[in-house]
Amino acid sequence: MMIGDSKKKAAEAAIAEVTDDMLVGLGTGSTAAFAIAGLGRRIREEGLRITAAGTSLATEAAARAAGIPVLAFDDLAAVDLCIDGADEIDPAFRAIKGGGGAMLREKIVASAARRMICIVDASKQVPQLIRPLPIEVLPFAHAFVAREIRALGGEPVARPTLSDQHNLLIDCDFGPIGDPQALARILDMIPGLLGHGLFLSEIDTIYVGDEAGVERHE
Ligand code: ABF
Repeated sequence: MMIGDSKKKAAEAAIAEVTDDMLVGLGTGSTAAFAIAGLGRRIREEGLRITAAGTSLATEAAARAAGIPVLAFDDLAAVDLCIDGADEIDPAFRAIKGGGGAMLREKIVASAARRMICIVDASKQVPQLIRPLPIEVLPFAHAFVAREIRALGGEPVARPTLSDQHNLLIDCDFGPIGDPQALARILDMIPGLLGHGLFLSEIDTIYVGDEAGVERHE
């Protein structure tokens, strides 16, 4: 079975939690894309009435193309539910996100959400967070932030692409992250570091898809 099938199972199970009149935060990435397609289908086939806000420009465009009414998040203080993917997630629902480069908007929308559902295939589950951590950096601060990351024991590698906000995206390899809370606290204090992919308290529910089916954890 393809990994895409597992992503789709997780996404389909999560969108069953969406009901009429909800304002839904839509995630970014290939798993979230299955949720967007599924919500578009429910609007067409069941007459589901929702509005949505996107966590990236790509997601806004995909949602509109799927027939989902999209509001600009700028004017919204809260959403009812956010459904988004992740790159890694540990047993305590702590995740690394941002492989798609959208983690700054993703964290804002997840924080504004009354409830956050994370949808993943089973390969994303890890005992300990380990993959390089994406950060978004103001171009003005890039050399300074890279020095701070190195001082923390990380190895920064810049991506060739910019974020939706035209900032730099840098993957920081810290090896296994023993204390994600401590790392997040320090990163949150570095001027010019605008966002990072550690999601430590946002996620309420996860759906994990695999060959056998889908599991919900809360
Ligand atoms: C977003 O998409 C990200 O935070 C994460 O980086 C990525 C997951 O990608 P995919 O769903 O394509 O595996 O949710």
